[in-house]
Amino acid sequence: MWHRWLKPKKKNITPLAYEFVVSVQTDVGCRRESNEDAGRCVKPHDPELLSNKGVLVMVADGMGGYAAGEVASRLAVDVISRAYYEEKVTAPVALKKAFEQANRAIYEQARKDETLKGMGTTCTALVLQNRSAFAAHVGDSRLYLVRDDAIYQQTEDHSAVREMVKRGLLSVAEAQRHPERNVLVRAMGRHPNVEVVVWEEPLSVCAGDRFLLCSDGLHDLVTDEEMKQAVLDNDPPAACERLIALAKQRGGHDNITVGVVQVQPVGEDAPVNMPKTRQVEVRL
Ligand SMILES: [Mn+2]
Repeated sequence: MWHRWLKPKKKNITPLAYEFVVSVQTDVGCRRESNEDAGRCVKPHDPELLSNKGVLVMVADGMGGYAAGEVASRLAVDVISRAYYEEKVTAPVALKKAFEQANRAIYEQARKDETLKGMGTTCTALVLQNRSAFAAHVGDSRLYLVRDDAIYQQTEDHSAVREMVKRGLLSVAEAQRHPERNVLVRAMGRHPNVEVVVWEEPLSVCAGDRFLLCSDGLHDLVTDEEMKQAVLDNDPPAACERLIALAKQRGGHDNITVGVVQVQPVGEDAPVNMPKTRQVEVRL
Protein backbone atom coordinates (compact mmCIF):
# COMPACT_ATOMS: atom_id res chain seq x y z
CA MET A 1 0.00 0.00 0.00
CA TRP A 2 1.37 3.41 -0.95
CA HIS A 3 0.27 6.19 1.24
CA ARG A 4 0.82 9.85 2.02
CA TRP A 5 -0.49 11.47 5.13
CA LEU A 6 -1.17 15.21 5.72
CA LYS A 7 0.76 17.24 3.17
CA PRO A 8 2.48 20.30 4.61
CA LYS A 9 2.99 23.51 2.64
CA LYS A 10 5.96 23.67 0.29
CA LYS A 11 8.60 26.36 0.54
CA ASN A 12 10.72 27.69 -2.30
CA ILE A 13 14.11 28.06 -0.69
CA THR A 14 16.69 25.64 -2.09
CA PRO A 15 20.25 25.86 -0.76
CA LEU A 16 22.97 23.70 -2.36
CA ALA A 17 22.83 20.84 0.11
CA TYR A 18 21.58 19.88 3.50
CA GLU A 19 23.01 18.05 6.40
CA PHE A 20 21.03 16.21 9.01
CA VAL A 21 21.69 16.50 12.71
CA VAL A 22 20.24 13.39 14.34
CA SER A 23 19.75 12.10 17.87
CA VAL A 24 17.97 8.86 18.81
CA GLN A 25 17.44 8.05 22.49
CA THR A 26 15.61 5.31 24.33
CA ASP A 27 14.62 4.91 27.97
CA VAL A 28 13.11 1.99 29.87
CA GLY A 29 10.59 4.36 31.52
CA CYS A 30 9.39 4.14 35.14
CA ARG A 31 7.40 0.90 35.35
CA ARG A 32 8.89 -1.70 33.01
CA GLU A 33 11.82 -3.91 33.90
CA SER A 34 13.24 -4.16 30.41
CA ASN A 35 13.33 -1.99 27.33
CA GLU A 36 11.59 -3.65 24.38
CA ASP A 37 11.98 -0.57 22.17
CA ALA A 38 14.85 -0.12 19.76
CA GLY A 39 16.07 2.95 17.92
CA ARG A 40 18.92 3.57 15.52
CA CYS A 41 20.45 6.08 13.13
CA VAL A 42 22.63 4.90 10.23
CA LYS A 43 24.87 7.43 8.42
CA PRO A 44 27.08 5.79 5.74
CA HIS A 45 30.70 7.02 5.59
CA ASP A 46 30.94 6.26 1.87
CA PRO A 47 29.88 9.51 0.08
CA GLU A 48 28.40 7.59 -2.87
CA LEU A 49 26.28 5.37 -0.64
CA LEU A 50 25.25 8.41 1.39
CA SER A 51 24.16 10.19 -1.78
CA ASN A 52 22.30 7.15 -3.17
CA LYS A 53 20.64 5.94 0.00
CA GLY A 54 20.93 8.76 2.54
CA VAL A 55 20.63 8.67 6.30
CA LEU A 56 18.28 6.13 7.91
CA VAL A 57 16.54 6.73 11.27
CA MET A 58 14.36 4.07 12.92
CA VAL A 59 12.17 3.48 15.95
CA ALA A 60 10.74 0.02 16.76
CA ASP A 61 8.55 -1.06 19.68
CA GLY A 62 8.60 -4.79 20.32
CA MET A 63 5.99 -6.97 22.00
CA GLY A 64 5.75 -10.55 23.22
CA GLY A 65 6.40 -12.55 26.39
CA TYR A 66 9.74 -12.70 28.22
CA ALA A 67 12.49 -11.08 26.18
CA ALA A 68 10.64 -11.66 22.88
CA GLY A 69 9.74 -8.00 22.35
CA GLU A 70 13.38 -7.03 22.68
CA VAL A 71 14.40 -9.68 20.14
CA ALA A 72 11.74 -8.54 17.65
CA SER A 73 12.51 -4.80 17.78
CA ARG A 74 16.26 -5.46 17.64
CA LEU A 75 15.85 -7.79 14.67
CA ALA A 76 13.78 -5.17 12.85
CA VAL A 77 16.39 -2.42 13.14
CA ASP A 78 19.28 -4.84 12.44
CA VAL A 79 17.75 -6.35 9.31
CA ILE A 80 16.42 -3.06 7.94
CA SER A 81 19.74 -1.22 8.41
CA ARG A 82 21.60 -3.97 6.55
CA ALA A 83 19.04 -4.79 3.84
CA TYR A 84 18.20 -1.17 2.99
CA TYR A 85 21.79 -0.34 2.02
CA GLU A 86 22.34 -3.69 0.24
CA GLU A 87 19.30 -3.57 -2.07
CA LYS A 88 20.38 -2.37 -5.52
CA VAL A 89 17.11 -0.62 -6.29
CA THR A 90 15.78 2.91 -5.81
CA ALA A 91 15.73 4.09 -2.22
CA PRO A 92 11.94 3.85 -1.56
CA VAL A 93 11.76 0.36 -3.10
CA ALA A 94 14.82 -0.68 -1.05
CA LEU A 95 13.13 0.51 2.13
CA LYS A 96 9.97 -1.49 1.37
CA LYS A 97 12.03 -4.61 0.61
CA ALA A 98 14.07 -4.13 3.78
CA PHE A 99 10.88 -4.03 5.87
CA GLU A 100 9.63 -7.19 4.16
CA GLN A 101 12.93 -8.96 4.89
CA ALA A 102 12.79 -7.89 8.53
CA ASN A 103 9.20 -9.12 8.81
CA ARG A 104 10.20 -12.51 7.46
CA ALA A 105 13.26 -12.74 9.74
CA ILE A 106 11.13 -12.06 12.86
CA TYR A 107 8.43 -14.48 11.73
CA GLU A 108 10.97 -17.28 11.06
CA GLN A 109 12.78 -16.71 14.36
CA ALA A 110 9.49 -16.91 16.29
CA ARG A 111 8.61 -20.15 14.49
CA LYS A 112 11.95 -21.78 15.37
CA ASP A 113 12.04 -20.77 19.03
CA GLU A 114 9.10 -21.64 21.32
CA THR A 115 10.04 -18.89 23.82
CA LEU A 116 9.70 -16.24 21.09
CA LYS A 117 6.32 -17.43 19.80
CA GLY A 118 3.95 -14.58 18.95
CA MET A 119 6.59 -11.84 19.12
CA GLY A 120 6.16 -8.79 16.94
CA THR A 121 7.22 -5.20 16.61
CA THR A 122 6.23 -1.87 15.17
CA CYS A 123 8.75 -0.09 13.00
CA THR A 124 8.84 3.45 11.66
CA ALA A 125 11.74 4.48 9.44
CA LEU A 126 12.70 7.83 7.94
CA VAL A 127 15.23 8.29 5.14
CA LEU A 128 16.86 11.65 4.45
CA GLN A 129 18.51 11.64 1.09
CA ASN A 130 20.04 14.81 -0.38
CA ARG A 131 17.07 17.18 -0.41
CA SER A 132 14.26 14.80 0.22
CA ALA A 133 12.72 12.62 2.87
CA PHE A 134 10.56 9.54 2.71
CA ALA A 135 9.30 7.07 5.24
CA ALA A 136 7.82 3.64 5.84
CA HIS A 137 5.96 2.21 8.80
CA VAL A 138 4.06 -0.68 10.31
CA GLY A 139 2.26 -0.24 13.66
CA ASP A 140 1.81 2.78 15.91
CA SER A 141 5.29 4.26 16.28
CA ARG A 142 4.89 7.69 14.74
CA LEU A 143 6.68 10.15 12.50
CA TYR A 144 6.01 13.88 12.73
CA LEU A 145 7.28 16.85 10.73
CA VAL A 146 7.73 20.23 12.39
CA ARG A 147 7.84 22.99 9.77
CA ASP A 148 7.69 26.68 10.61
CA ASP A 149 5.44 26.76 13.63
CA ALA A 150 3.29 23.70 12.90
CA ILE A 151 3.50 19.98 13.60
CA TYR A 152 2.18 17.43 11.09
CA GLN A 153 1.69 13.77 11.91
CA GLN A 154 3.08 11.83 8.93
CA THR A 155 2.03 8.29 9.85
CA GLU A 156 -1.34 6.80 10.56
CA ASP A 157 -1.36 4.33 13.48
CA HIS A 158 -2.22 0.73 12.61
CA SER A 159 -4.28 0.49 15.78
CA ALA A 160 -7.78 -0.70 16.59
CA VAL A 161 -8.76 2.72 17.96
CA ARG A 162 -7.59 4.47 14.79
CA GLU A 163 -9.82 2.12 12.75
CA MET A 164 -12.71 3.03 15.04
CA VAL A 165 -12.04 6.75 14.59
CA LYS A 166 -12.10 6.26 10.82
CA ARG A 167 -15.46 4.51 11.04
CA GLY A 168 -16.83 7.32 13.19
CA LEU A 169 -17.19 5.10 16.26
CA LEU A 170 -14.76 7.10 18.41
CA SER A 171 -13.58 10.69 18.45
CA VAL A 172 -9.84 11.43 18.31
CA ALA A 173 -9.98 12.53 21.97
CA GLU A 174 -11.78 9.32 23.00
CA ALA A 175 -9.20 7.25 21.13
CA GLN A 176 -6.40 8.99 23.04
CA ARG A 177 -7.87 7.88 26.39
CA HIS A 178 -9.21 4.48 25.32
CA PRO A 179 -7.96 1.64 27.59
CA GLU A 180 -7.15 -0.47 24.53
CA ARG A 181 -5.48 2.30 22.54
CA ASN A 182 -2.25 0.28 22.25
CA VAL A 183 -3.86 -2.71 20.50
CA LEU A 184 -2.35 -3.01 17.01
CA VAL A 185 -4.09 -4.25 13.89
CA ARG A 186 -0.78 -4.66 12.07
CA ALA A 187 2.72 -5.55 13.31
CA MET A 188 5.98 -6.92 11.93
CA GLY A 189 6.68 -10.63 12.41
CA ARG A 190 3.16 -11.87 13.09
CA HIS A 191 2.56 -13.29 9.59
CA PRO A 192 4.87 -14.42 6.77
CA ASN A 193 3.96 -11.27 4.82
CA VAL A 194 3.18 -7.75 5.95
CA GLU A 195 1.66 -4.75 4.23
CA VAL A 196 4.18 -1.91 4.61
CA VAL A 197 3.14 1.71 4.20
CA VAL A 198 5.77 3.48 2.09
CA TRP A 199 5.54 7.04 0.79
CA GLU A 200 4.64 7.17 -2.84
CA GLU A 201 6.70 10.30 -3.44
CA PRO A 202 9.43 11.93 -1.37
CA LEU A 203 8.88 15.13 0.56
CA SER A 204 11.23 18.03 -0.29
CA VAL A 205 12.95 19.14 2.88
CA CYS A 206 13.59 22.76 3.88
CA ALA A 207 16.20 24.38 6.12
CA GLY A 208 14.88 24.36 9.66
CA ASP A 209 12.61 21.34 9.23
CA ARG A 210 12.60 18.93 12.14
CA PHE A 211 11.42 15.34 12.05
CA LEU A 212 10.42 13.44 15.15
CA LEU A 213 9.99 9.67 15.44
CA CYS A 214 8.62 8.11 18.61
CA SER A 215 7.17 5.00 20.20
CA ASP A 216 3.76 5.09 21.93
CA GLY A 217 5.54 5.45 25.28
CA LEU A 218 5.98 9.07 24.22
CA HIS A 219 2.83 9.89 22.25
CA ASP A 220 0.59 8.36 24.92
CA LEU A 221 1.79 10.93 27.45
CA VAL A 222 3.04 13.96 25.55
CA THR A 223 0.90 16.11 23.24
CA ASP A 224 1.79 17.03 19.65
CA GLU A 225 2.09 20.65 20.76
CA GLU A 226 4.62 19.72 23.45
CA MET A 227 6.63 17.69 20.94
CA LYS A 228 6.68 20.66 18.58
CA GLN A 229 7.86 23.04 21.28
CA ALA A 230 10.58 20.66 22.47
CA VAL A 231 12.12 20.30 19.01
CA LEU A 232 11.87 24.04 18.27
CA ASP A 233 13.47 25.07 21.59
CA ASN A 234 16.31 22.53 21.65
CA ASP A 235 18.96 20.89 19.50
CA PRO A 236 18.17 17.22 18.70
CA PRO A 237 19.95 15.57 21.68
CA ALA A 238 18.42 18.04 24.16
CA ALA A 239 14.97 17.70 22.54
CA CYS A 240 15.08 13.90 22.98
CA GLU A 241 16.13 14.28 26.63
CA ARG A 242 13.43 16.85 27.29
CA LEU A 243 10.66 14.69 25.80
CA ILE A 244 11.76 11.54 27.63
CA ALA A 245 11.88 13.50 30.89
CA LEU A 246 8.35 14.82 30.24
CA ALA A 247 6.95 11.30 29.63
CA LYS A 248 8.65 10.04 32.81
CA GLN A 249 7.25 12.93 34.87
CA ARG A 250 3.82 11.71 33.77
CA GLY A 251 4.36 8.15 34.92
CA GLY A 252 6.45 6.64 32.12
CA HIS A 253 4.29 3.48 32.08
CA ASP A 254 5.98 2.18 28.91
CA ASN A 255 9.40 2.26 27.27
CA ILE A 256 10.07 5.58 25.53
CA THR A 257 12.05 6.05 22.32
CA VAL A 258 12.51 9.33 20.47
CA GLY A 259 14.47 10.30 17.36
CA VAL A 260 14.86 13.92 16.30
CA VAL A 261 16.36 15.15 13.03
CA GLN A 262 17.18 18.75 12.24
CA VAL A 263 17.69 19.82 8.63
CA GLN A 264 20.29 22.51 8.04
CA PRO A 265 22.18 23.87 5.00
CA VAL A 266 25.70 22.43 4.68
CA GLY A 267 28.35 24.63 6.23
CA GLU A 268 25.92 26.51 8.41
CA ASP A 269 26.49 26.22 12.13
CA ALA A 270 23.72 24.67 14.15
CA PRO A 271 21.38 27.49 15.11
CA VAL A 272 21.96 28.80 18.58
CA ASN A 273 18.80 28.95 20.61
CA MET A 274 18.54 32.54 21.80
CA PRO A 275 16.87 32.97 25.14
CA LYS A 276 13.61 34.93 24.95
CA THR A 277 14.98 37.68 27.18
CA ARG A 278 18.52 38.79 26.56
CA GLN A 279 20.93 40.66 28.72
CA VAL A 280 22.11 43.75 26.97
CA GLU A 281 25.53 44.98 27.83
CA VAL A 282 25.57 48.71 28.35
CA ARG A 283 28.83 50.63 28.06
CA LEU A 284 29.12 54.04 29.52
MN1 LIG B 1 5.26 0.86 23.59
